[in-house]
Amino acid sequence: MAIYTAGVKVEHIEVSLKNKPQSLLDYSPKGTVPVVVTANDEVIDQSRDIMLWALHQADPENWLLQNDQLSQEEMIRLVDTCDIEFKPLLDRYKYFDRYTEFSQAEYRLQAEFFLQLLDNRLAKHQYLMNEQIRFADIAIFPFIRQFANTDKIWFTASPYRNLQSWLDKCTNTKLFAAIMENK
Ligand SMILES: N[C@@H](CCC(=O)N[C@@H](CS)C(=O)NCC(=O)O)C(=O)O
Repeated sequence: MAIYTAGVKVEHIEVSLKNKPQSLLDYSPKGTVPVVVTANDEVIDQSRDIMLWALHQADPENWLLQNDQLSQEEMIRLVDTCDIEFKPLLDRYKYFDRYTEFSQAEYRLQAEFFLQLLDNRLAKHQYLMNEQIRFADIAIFPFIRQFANTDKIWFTASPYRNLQSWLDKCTNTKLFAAIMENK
C-alpha cells in the first residue's frame, strides 16, 4: 500500500515459500518476503523499512507527518511496538498449538495490552495519529485484521469499539481494495 501510494515503480516477482528460489536466498538469506532490491542493489527485507523507503521517495498524502518530527518519532515507536511486542503474541494466539507454554486465551490476554493502547488513541481521533490515515495505520491494521479474524466472535464482542470501527474503515478503503485486487 505504501509503494502504491508513493507511486514508486517496482517489478513484482511472486515466489513460492514452499520452494524458495535461490536468487531470493542470495539477496536475503532469512528467506522471508517481502524483499526489495533497489536499483543500487541495496537489499531491504523488513516490511516496515520497505514502506519507509517508498515514502521517503514520495509521500503525496503526508503519511510520514513530515512537518512534525515529534509525531513522526512517536508514530515510528508505535509501529515498532507492534512489530516487536505485539506481533510475537499474535503469532502465539494464532498458532497456539505450536506454542504450548500458555493457552490460546492466555496469549490473547497478553496481546490485549496493544488493543487497549490503540483503542485509547482512537478515542481521541479517527485514525491512530490524527483524523487521516497515516503510516502507522497502514503498518498496523493488517496485524489487527489477523488478530480479529482469529476469533471473529470474540473480537466483535470485545470492548474495543474504537478499534473495531477503525479496522472497518481501514479495510474499506479504496486503497486496500485496489491492492487486494492486484494480488
Ligand atoms: N519481519 C519481516 C517478516 C516477514 C515474514 O515473516 N514474511 C512471511 C510472509 S508474511 C514469510 O516470508 N514467511 C515464510 C517463511 O518464514 O518461510 C517483515 O516485516 O517483513
